[in-house]
Amino acid sequence: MRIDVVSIFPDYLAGLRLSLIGKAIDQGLLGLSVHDLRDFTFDRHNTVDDSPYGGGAGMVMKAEPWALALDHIRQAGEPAPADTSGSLGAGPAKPILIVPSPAGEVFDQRIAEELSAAEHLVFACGRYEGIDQRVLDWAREDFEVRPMSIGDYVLNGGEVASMVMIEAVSRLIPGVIGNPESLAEESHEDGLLEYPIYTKPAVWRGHAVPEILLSGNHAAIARWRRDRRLERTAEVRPDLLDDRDDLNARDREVLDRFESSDPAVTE
Ligand code: 6GU
Repeated sequence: MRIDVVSIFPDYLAGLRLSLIGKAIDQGLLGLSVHDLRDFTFDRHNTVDDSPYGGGAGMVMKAEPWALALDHIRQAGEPAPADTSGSLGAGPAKPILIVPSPAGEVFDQRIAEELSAAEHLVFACGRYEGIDQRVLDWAREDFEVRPMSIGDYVLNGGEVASMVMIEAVSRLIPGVIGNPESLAEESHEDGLLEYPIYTKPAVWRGHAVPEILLSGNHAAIARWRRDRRLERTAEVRPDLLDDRDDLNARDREVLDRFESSDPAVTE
């Protein structure tokens, strides 16, 4: 996968080169290029913003530097014209242009999975009040444009949100995570939260590890873990259990028992 990021704070993205994602970049599983939006300005002050038409607080990111940056990214990734002239069909998919914005579609694990199959992602990190809307409209010709929020709160710019999305997506690329089983087992992968986990010592400051985990009975441990996942999900994220038709009778029993013992429900 190729990922391009455009930002006025390219140093923000340096953290992505650490740890597992950095290793994936070093191994060539992931190509990451970070571009400074100001490199696509030509006035003495490298201006990227201006006041909003119609009035109002704050500043708006000017369209032209974005258009030049996106043209640059698109051209850098294109095969030579001779390679495409004889091609049949629709040709390669458009790169996906993700525009971090609190006004976007809410990013979740399902979207992370969808995006992890893409060939090319581009993140346009806005600052100030956002980017001139015409950039998004114009970019639809060459990109699949996806305004995307990471949750219902406000950040100062798209950099941190882009890092969140890039980490969530790139760890799903085959080979990026050493042990693919850890992907299958974790929270959200099947819409339930993770079970509680423990390591040595078996008793720590007077707190013992649940007995069953020391039993060696793998079927009983698996059932215990599923029960804890169901309870935890019912307690902190009941919304994740709405409209689920894939829970078995035992799952329902665990949830019913949990609900009838929950003081928040019985009072
Ligand atoms: Cl993606 N960007 C900004 N600026 N604020 C946000 C956000 C994104 N998601 C939630 N708040």
